[in-house]
Amino acid sequence: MTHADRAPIGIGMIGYAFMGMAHSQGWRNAKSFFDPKLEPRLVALGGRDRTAAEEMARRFDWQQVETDWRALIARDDVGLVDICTPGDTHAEIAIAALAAGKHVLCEKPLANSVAEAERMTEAAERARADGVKAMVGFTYRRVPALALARRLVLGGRIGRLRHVRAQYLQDWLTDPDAPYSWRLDANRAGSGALGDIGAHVIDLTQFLTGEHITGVSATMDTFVPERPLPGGDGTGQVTVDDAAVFLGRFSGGAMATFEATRYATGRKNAIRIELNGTEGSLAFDFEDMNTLRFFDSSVPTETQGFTRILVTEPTHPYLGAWWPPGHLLGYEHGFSHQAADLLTAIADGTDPEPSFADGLRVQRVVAAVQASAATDSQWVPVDGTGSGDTGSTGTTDSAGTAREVA
Ligand code: SOE
Repeated sequence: MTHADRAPIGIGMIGYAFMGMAHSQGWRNAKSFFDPKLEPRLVALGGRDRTAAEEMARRFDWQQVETDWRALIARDDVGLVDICTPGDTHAEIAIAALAAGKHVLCEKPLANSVAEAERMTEAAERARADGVKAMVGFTYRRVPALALARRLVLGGRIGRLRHVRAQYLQDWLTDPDAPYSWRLDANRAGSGALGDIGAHVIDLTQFLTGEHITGVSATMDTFVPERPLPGGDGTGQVTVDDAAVFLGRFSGGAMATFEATRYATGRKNAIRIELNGTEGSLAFDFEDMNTLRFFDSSVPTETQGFTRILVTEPTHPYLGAWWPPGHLLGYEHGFSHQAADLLTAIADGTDPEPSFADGLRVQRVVAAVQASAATDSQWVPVDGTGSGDTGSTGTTDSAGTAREVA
């Protein structure tokens, strides 16, 4: 196919802050480096502040600005709505966009509650019958080292999973004078570290293992209850968690520990995951995101050890589209991978992942963590996983089909 043969698809993006910027370059680089069957056209940027939105449209080459998201969705030249707004707006916008026959990419977490996530998932299922696709933006699945890790786990290279250890560590709220923002308001964000960064490691560990978290025991805390409003005019009440720590069980029986905090002083964006199995282990740290550490128990003892795989070969996930080996990727590349995979799914008529149902599964774990933390860390089964105990003998493959563990 030549570029002339590629059907265009108009993108309408709502929101233009950090995620809006990350998505904007993602669409452009997906077109350039992955040359998808559908060619994204950045037709409309949505933002209530016209001046600010027009400045971002100029910088990121969006053709026009809409100050009302409903008008953006109604445009005939918009075929895909990209939602980059705070969580309290995801449900209304996504459900309206799907009803209008527009494909949807919605930033994570999918919603601020299970109820909202269920309504969004139902809307996505209805739209799917008409060939309309929906994806939630857990981009870390598309870090090549993590995509490789999943390939190794599902290929049996670490055997049966015994332990999952997952942390998402940031420190941008360690300073009590760091200003108030929408992320600290439960009405806007739904929850704090738990739903913002905890959601990433909940999704990631379920993605890497092909299994579901079936129950949790949790504790949460808010260390700084109020913060100065931007501009220094008074303070805002922090109504979300600053940190969440929880135990979990996976559907195959593995034991899990999770941490999500914005007070890990010195840790800037450290997603640390280690999986221990009967035949080996995998370890990853986003602050060294181009490498994956792999311990293979089948290697003779005298040369055993965690090997450091530099995940930059053309045969590694996504790498064939980028640079020669060793030239490293960054945080932003996951957004190009996300855009390319969504465009390919739409063109091929397949179902993009993570789906809204995957986002709902994350939301149910978030709700179980909140319920457990509110009841002195009592064990809380995760709705929809069918397991009330602390560990089942069954497991599920990547399609979520239950099968007995050998
Ligand atoms: C803030 O914690 C944040 O921007 C998250 O919202 C993103 O999902 C993560 O990728 C980086 O940190």
